[in-house]
Amino acid sequence: MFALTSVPRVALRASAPAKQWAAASQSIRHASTLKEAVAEAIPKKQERLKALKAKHSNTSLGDIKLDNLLGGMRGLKVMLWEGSVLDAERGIAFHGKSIPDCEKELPSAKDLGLKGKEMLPESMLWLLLTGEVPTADQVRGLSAELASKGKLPSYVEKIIDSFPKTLHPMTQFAAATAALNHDSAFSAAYTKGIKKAEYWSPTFDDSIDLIAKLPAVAARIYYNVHGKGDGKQAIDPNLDLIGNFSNMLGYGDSVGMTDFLRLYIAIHGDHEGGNVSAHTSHLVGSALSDPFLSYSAALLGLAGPLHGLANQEVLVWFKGMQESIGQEASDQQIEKYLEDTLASGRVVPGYGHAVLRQPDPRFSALSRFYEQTPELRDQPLVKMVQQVSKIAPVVLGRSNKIKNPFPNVDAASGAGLTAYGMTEMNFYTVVFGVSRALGALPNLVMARALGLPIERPKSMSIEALEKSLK
Ligand code: FAM
Repeated sequence: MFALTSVPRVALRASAPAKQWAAASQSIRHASTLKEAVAEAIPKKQERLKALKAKHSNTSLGDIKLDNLLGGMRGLKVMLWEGSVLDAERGIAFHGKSIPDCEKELPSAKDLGLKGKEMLPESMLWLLLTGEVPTADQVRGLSAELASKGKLPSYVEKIIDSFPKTLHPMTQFAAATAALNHDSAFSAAYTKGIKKAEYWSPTFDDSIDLIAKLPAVAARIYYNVHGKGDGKQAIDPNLDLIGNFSNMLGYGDSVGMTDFLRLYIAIHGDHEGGNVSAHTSHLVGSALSDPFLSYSAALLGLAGPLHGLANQEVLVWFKGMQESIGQEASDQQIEKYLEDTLASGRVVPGYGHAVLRQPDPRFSALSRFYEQTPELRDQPLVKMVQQVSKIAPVVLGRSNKIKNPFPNVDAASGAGLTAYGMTEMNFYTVVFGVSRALGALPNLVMARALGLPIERPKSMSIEALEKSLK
């Protein structure tokens, strides 16, 4: 039986004439804007998809069992997603590159002459959209483009200002993101009757526009709800996306926090297509809803406690534990607290995963940042995160139903934000939401470039199942 994993990316690449690939990658490296690079990458992808379809349209990718239907479609290969592939053992790879590869290869703050040393989310965005590592100049140009598009229209500022402070920041974030579709290039072009082959272009323009504006939307919500930040979401055209975001949030003087946010946002960007937020944007986008509407829907999925809201839940859980057994708790006390959480029927947030079966490399990347940063290393919460990450897998591993007892990214992410002074837990998922656009929106561009159809899987009732499985 043909399995998708048996055709590694390198093999697909190798099947194209070597010179053709070299020429394409040369031209992509020399494209001065991301849109030019994407325009050059699209015909190659269309050709590869055409070849796959021609050869394998009827090749099976696996059986569908009742277990899959009832079990949240786990493991079914039913979606095309170009940016990244998640391996249960090795974790996420962005166009074949692991997080450590990206940390080595992607242009960083330092490469652009900025304060800090972490990879830039702009570099990740370029990689996710084109499959190529950009040059520092290309990233610099992209940062400048994002800065030029980052200001919010005043009607959106007014909408955000009208929300009650008690409305959860994620609800505000999704609503403001949807409202940005007032100026959608895709919607306007569709109304005018744009050809299908050209859909990707205004989708790209909307996507860049939205990625540019998400930091200001988030920062305005932070200011309104928590009273922190510059209050006007000012943008310095010479700064990168996260340098500006950090300024808007009021942490711009901290090189550590700004760099932490760069790493955080780069590694949360994409986690293949099946997770709730990514899949939601893909599904809604498949109806040709514009990128603002599609990503607003994704944010509403991210706001669930089993998905993005887990980073808030982890902090709530840690606070509860600290109140109950103190900041200097022993391993035995933590073990007992974990057992009590499980016995009460609650999940231990930040642990487990639907796909991963090893510790999440995103957790490892954040842990590495904590260990290498003296101002964070000895923070009580950071120390506790590391301590729990050694005990929880043992406790969760004793349950015979939990398939992955290891920490996921959410186990670590809130501790760094707290340590740098962002103690407002209900804002953490918003930071995640600024990031997830880096993966979800490129997928919309590619889905339209490749002419993917509206999603419409088959559902079954119990009666229909009983009849067909007799
Ligand atoms: N604590 C307690 N129980 C857990 C657990 C955890 N951390 N992880 C899994 N289980 C339970 C799960 O609830 C299920 O119980 P029931 O059969 O009674 O329904 C059972 O173990 C089997 O689950 P699984 O197959 O191992 O995991 P799933 O694929 O069903 O669920 C998660 C995956 C992520 C939803 C689950 O591990 C979980 O609830 N973790 C805590 C919440 C969390 O950290 N979510 C963030 C995931 C993250 F990476 C992200 O999206 N940002």
